[in-house]
Amino acid sequence: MATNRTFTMIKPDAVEKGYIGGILNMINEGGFKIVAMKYTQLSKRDAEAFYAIHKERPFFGELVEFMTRGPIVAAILEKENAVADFRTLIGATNPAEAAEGTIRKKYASSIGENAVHGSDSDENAAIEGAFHFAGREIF
Ligand code: DAT
Ligand code: MG
Repeated sequence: MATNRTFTMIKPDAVEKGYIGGILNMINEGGFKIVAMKYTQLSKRDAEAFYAIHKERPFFGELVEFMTRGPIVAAILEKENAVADFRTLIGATNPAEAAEGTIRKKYASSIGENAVHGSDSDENAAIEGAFHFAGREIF
């Protein structure tokens, strides 16, 4: 499997609770290299665009409200098989269903406030990374 990239966000719930360090540690221990990273906050427009695929879902309003309520850490991660391996590391969307040893098992509190984002395909990883980072910010 070739080395590739995925995109992640440490979401407002995890930032509020002081979990940035713990989550970054799990990312490092998982063998991911951080090639871009910033501390930022999504505007309503950013969050609506980022999650546009979910705009017809009943939880969309809550999701946008949640994702904009405070700062996030956005990052691009590099590893062999990055997208799939990072989905494994973060665990199921609903932390109640997340496996032991996953980031969401350890740090997420609910399906809506689930601590981290991970891209679901190479194509989306590229789109989401470009949404947050200019080429000169990626190392
Ligand atoms: P994931 O973040 O695991 O890729 P997703 O893409 O299906 O999950 O959904 C994006 C986010 O939307 C998810 O991280 C949290 C929120 N969400 C998903 N399903 C939800 C639900 N049933 N109720 C509330 N929020 C939900
Ligand atoms: Mg998703």
